[in-house]
Amino acid sequence: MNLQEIVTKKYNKGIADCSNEELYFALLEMTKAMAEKKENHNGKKKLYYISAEFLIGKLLSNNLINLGVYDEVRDVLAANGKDICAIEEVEPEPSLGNGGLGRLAACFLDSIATLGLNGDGVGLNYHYGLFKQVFENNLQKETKNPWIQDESWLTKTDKSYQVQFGGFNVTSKLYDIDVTGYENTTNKLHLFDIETVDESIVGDGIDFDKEDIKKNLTLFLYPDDSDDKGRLLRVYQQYFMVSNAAQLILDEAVERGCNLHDLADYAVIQINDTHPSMVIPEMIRLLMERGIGMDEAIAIVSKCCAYTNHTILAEALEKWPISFLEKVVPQLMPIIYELNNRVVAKYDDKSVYIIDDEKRVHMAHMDIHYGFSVNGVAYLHTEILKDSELNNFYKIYPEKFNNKTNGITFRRWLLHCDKGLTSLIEELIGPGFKKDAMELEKLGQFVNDDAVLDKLLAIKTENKVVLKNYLKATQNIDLDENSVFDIQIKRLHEYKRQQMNALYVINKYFEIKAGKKPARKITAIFGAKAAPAYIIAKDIIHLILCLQQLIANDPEVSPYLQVVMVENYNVTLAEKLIPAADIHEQISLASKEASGTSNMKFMLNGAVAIGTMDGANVEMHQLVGDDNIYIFGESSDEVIEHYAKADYVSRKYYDNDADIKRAIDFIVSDEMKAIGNAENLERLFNELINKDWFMTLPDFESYRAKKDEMLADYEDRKAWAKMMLTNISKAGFFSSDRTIEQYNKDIWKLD
Ligand code: KOT
Repeated sequence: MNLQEIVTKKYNKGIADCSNEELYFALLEMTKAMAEKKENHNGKKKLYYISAEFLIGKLLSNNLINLGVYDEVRDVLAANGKDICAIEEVEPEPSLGNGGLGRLAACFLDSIATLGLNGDGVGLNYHYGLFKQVFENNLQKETKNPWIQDESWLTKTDKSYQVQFGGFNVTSKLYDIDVTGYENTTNKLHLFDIETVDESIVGDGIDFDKEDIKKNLTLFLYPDDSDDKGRLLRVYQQYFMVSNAAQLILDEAVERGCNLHDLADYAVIQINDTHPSMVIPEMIRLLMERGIGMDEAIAIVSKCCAYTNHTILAEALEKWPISFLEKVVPQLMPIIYELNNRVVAKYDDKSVYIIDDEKRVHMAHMDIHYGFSVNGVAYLHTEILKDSELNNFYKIYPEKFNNKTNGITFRRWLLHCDKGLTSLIEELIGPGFKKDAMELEKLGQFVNDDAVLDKLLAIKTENKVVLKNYLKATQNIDLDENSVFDIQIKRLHEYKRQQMNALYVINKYFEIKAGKKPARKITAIFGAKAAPAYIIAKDIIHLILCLQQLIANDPEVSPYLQVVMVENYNVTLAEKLIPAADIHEQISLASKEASGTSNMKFMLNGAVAIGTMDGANVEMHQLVGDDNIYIFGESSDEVIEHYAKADYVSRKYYDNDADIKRAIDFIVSDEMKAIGNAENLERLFNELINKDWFMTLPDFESYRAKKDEMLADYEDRKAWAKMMLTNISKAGFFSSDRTIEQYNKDIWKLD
């Protein structure tokens, strides 16, 4: 049925007479029916990408693009006086992820389907997802984020499994979301849920009874893990996810003719960081239940499972106390003990044991011993895993380690979010880049073409105006499109160093006060959520919001400098912010950002990076060369050495550098305290001068010099446009189609 037919059936009226809401639900129905027709998988082997997060974003436009009907639908709507963009606004964004790891999983599903590979995602259907961020008195407040409507992208299936916890059982229910590849097949994102979940136990904020598992299991993504009750709930969620996944995998394999002994010919499981790691003992348990002996069960599962590591931050490496696992999944403990005993029998080195002296289970260690592949997510990250973080494992299993540099789907991050740029590119080099991203290289031939460069600049300005109008309408923020848009959007974490960017802003404020005015107004735009229990991260948000207010109200400074922190940064906002960026900030402490993926999105949209030699910035630098990226700061080797020697003392930088001192002192100045809370500002001040674990201060001067150089270069508009073009032309490597081809060739080996 076409749109008009569906509208007639649903509402008995014409398209022109429908509200945007009605049209959204009609398009939803049409798209689901079209996607279903494209399901077609007869391959023997199937990939299961298990992840606690899938940050899929709104789906309508992307599905229309991938189904090849976007233009047609837009035109039909327009002919009836309707604006497809306004209809997109009606769609709620599913918030099933925190950040990079979840968004990567979503990009991967798009590429897996686009390449026609037989592979589904498996995760959880969190009713309120990640919290919604609101700002009150310049502080982050968390509220719930309901996104599921009666009619939605979720399709309830009749699949259901029993999942056994210590002391009780639950019955799962499977919901599916179609994942339609670009001009290719439709795969599934399987999201498990339980029907006893009770949304009414959540009050105003995000507090709820953490012990009532039957009512709370799938309410939130990663609920507060600052206390044991919250962490226990996370173990319940993880086991629920993997037990369902394992049962589904075995069922489907048997359906396709597998005799279980040959399971590795039928199924490959990608474990997205350690949140799904219990799938290993659970699969072993289920195989044994079905009559396979322990030795063989372990051997089979070890041939099916591959593990991706996404971070070297010690606090993010999951180690569950045995007492937790005994309580939640007592049936897994004999298996986990056995897996550990086999390691202990073989190796003297305690650092590779699964269970440590403090009776904690190291999930990553289990993955590495009992999986066949371990990959990092960017060249530098994988090297660090091999050389330091996981070196003891690398020495045992060098053949398991491999790198898969992250990528992004160009359907969402170019075709959908930057339609102006997409048509310019198509005009210049034809449509081939939509299927083969490396064709973007052909843009290189226009690097001295003034007309092309002018068009590129004009498109950027248009995108800045679109963002300006959007933020005015949705958040009552005023932007000046003639200013430089300098954007840092990512989760708030000290290692990502939003605080360094804020110190730059303070320094600029003082320069302007002293009469040193920038050539052009600078708009420093931030977007970030902080984990609810991460105190310092919330203090950094407070600092940025206070600066926003203080500068906006200072007539001496506001013509030259503006700070903007957008509320509730999410995929939808990213799609508006990225095409409008002139400068993007990738300023993590070298060695700490495993890859980063916003860096790739900005590059593709013609923004220029200021960044450290960290994560995928290293490969980006290699692709575009010194002249098209602004690199500063200590190298990862230098940083790793500081940690090894424990020789960093932030106080020395504060005492010996007048600019640093002035900027940090300003945090606790009377002007700031008049706007913000003394408690938050003082805590951050003390953190910076006494601890600064992620070394903001040593890199500050080189950061400041590099950004000033960059802002000066921005004034040569032609030279800047050349940098934009070069960045776009080299972005093809960062297509997730390339990443997925590599996963398939080296790890999954699907037909
Ligand atoms: C969170 C909890 C535990 C372990 C890892 C994480 C994690 C890592 N969450 N997001 N990441 C990011 O993953 C992205 C995709 O690989 C990377 O680009 C980014 O650098 C990670 O920080």
